[in-house]
Amino acid sequence: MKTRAKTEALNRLRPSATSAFTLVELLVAITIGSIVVLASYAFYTGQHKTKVMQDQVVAMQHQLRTTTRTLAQDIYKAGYDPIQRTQAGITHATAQRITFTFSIDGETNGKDDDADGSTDEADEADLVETVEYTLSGGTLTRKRGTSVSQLIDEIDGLEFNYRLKNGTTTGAPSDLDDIRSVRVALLIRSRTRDNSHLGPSSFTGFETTWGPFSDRFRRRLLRTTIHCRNLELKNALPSQ
Ligand SMILES: [Ca+2]
Ligand SMILES: [Ca+2]
Ligand SMILES: [Ca+2]
Repeated sequence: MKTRAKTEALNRLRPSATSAFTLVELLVAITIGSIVVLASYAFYTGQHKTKVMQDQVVAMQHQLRTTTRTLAQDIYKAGYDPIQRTQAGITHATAQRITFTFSIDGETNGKDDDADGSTDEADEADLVETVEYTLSGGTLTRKRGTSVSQLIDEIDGLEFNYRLKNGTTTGAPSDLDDIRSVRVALLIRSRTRDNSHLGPSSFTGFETTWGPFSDRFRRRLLRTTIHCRNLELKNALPSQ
């Protein structure tokens, strides 16, 4: 009798025990599901940020290379003076700015360069172009004549340095005719911060050091040397 009563009591309990277990299962499933979703989201977000930053670093390197190539092609022309009448050369040389001139070869280019109605007459050969590179508010600026172009943004540092004919280097040459090579250092910064990028980090051009930076921006430094053959030729010739 006692045993039957006990069994009935157990049977009464069983349905409610089963439904409680199902609820727990449901809660566990929801919790696990939420964890999986959150983990997937965090993984995706992390991957996306890494990809965005990798793209920015690749873009920075590409911009640095193309800008440096343009700059090198220009500076290489400094002092180009085939008729030896224009006195073309470097006209300003400091660590922050370089200005130089070169003959535009106007006598043979098929254009009326001085707009006087005659094409390729003798005095067109005396024309020179003036080009200047400087940093203006984080932008590398190229000025050719009166035309100004902005080459590259997010520049944290620009330094010019000069190798002289005696082999020494300086950021402020006292005699511009002594310059044989121009060295350029460009420091570029990523467009957005990368929170996984820990600082501080410093960068050295030639005589200038930038940083230390702790602002989580990624940076790339590029240094290059342009040998100015025209300056060497010009200054090897007797002056006229
Ligand atoms: Ca011409
Ligand atoms: Ca002309
Ligand atoms: Ca003329």
